[in-house]
Amino acid sequence: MRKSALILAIAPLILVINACSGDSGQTTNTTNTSGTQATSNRWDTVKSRGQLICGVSGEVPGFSFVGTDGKYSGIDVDVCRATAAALFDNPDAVEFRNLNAKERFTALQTGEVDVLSRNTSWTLSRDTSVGLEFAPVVFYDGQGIMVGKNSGIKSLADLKDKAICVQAGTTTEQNLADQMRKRGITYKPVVFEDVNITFATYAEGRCQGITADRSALVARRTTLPKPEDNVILDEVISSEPLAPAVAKGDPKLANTVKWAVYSLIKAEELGINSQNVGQFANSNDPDIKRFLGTEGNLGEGLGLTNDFAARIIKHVGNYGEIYDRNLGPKTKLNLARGENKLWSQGGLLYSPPFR
Ligand SMILES: N[C@@H](CCC(=O)N[C@@H](CS)C(=O)NCC(=O)O)C(=O)O
Repeated sequence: MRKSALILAIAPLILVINACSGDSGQTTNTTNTSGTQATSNRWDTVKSRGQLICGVSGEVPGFSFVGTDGKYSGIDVDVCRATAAALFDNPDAVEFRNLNAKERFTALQTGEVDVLSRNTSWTLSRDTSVGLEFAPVVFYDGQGIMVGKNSGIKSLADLKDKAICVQAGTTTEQNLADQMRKRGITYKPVVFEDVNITFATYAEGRCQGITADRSALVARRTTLPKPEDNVILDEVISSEPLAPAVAKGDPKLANTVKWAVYSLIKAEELGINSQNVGQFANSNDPDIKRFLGTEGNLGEGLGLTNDFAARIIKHVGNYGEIYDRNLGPKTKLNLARGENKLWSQGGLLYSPPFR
């Protein structure tokens, strides 16, 4: 009795300590401050609220970024908008909350956000002890290193005894430590919680290198005073499958986000986009009929309308459209699709059947 009372009393404390510990949440439990699972019936809460609360970074152009007009854009933002389109037929029924790397998991566990859509790598411990339920990967990435163009640094080994800027609470911080230990290279980690301070410190020359997901390096390089003076080394030191997540405990919400992402991929595979989706309404192709909900009742299984995928594509577009407008050649990032092509085009994106 006294023992359980003590556990209840210290549970919030454990959560706070974990939130401040600087790790990426491996030991954080899935219990909220009242000692219950934060997410049961979360889907119903979202539905009755009429709005999805999405945790994003807000600081990574192309992924989630707040423009000068206060509007959010990016692939992570579009995943939130796609989920809202499926739930409410309204991609704008989303409230965005900015979260840094250290805050993000606690925000999900305590129910501050419904969905985390924020360049987050899917890992085993986040899937288990941190209590996340990941939706499909929306961007396959890897960790890179950026240095000054004229620094003479060509590889990680050249950063021996140099200062490397890195953000706290990320897989980035851990991978760097692992790689350097494995290779026996001594270095000085310069760790910050705030992404702006991390990059500003590098820009001031107080770090000789900076490490992050390669996409984030490309994205944040565009915000540096002289982007062209910085190069990203060819070396890729990890796999970073970036995926949205919800807290464990509500399969309905997890399924909604999961199948919203698959809808984006499947639509591209079927050649359906925001411009032509209307023309497919009378299609005779059974795959397309089921996908758009003109036949069958696939949406019902998710608690949605049967045309949920059509709503997503109409409002937000397919994966290719989302990629192009946020990360593609017409954007400042100009990221090649690479592994993020459809499986049928040599990439890793694949949707299970809509049946
Ligand atoms: N994918 C890695 C790194 C994610 C991450 O937070 N990267 C930093 C590097 S740019 C970032 O996005 N910061 C933005 C912020 O704190 O708002 C992870 O899941 O741990």
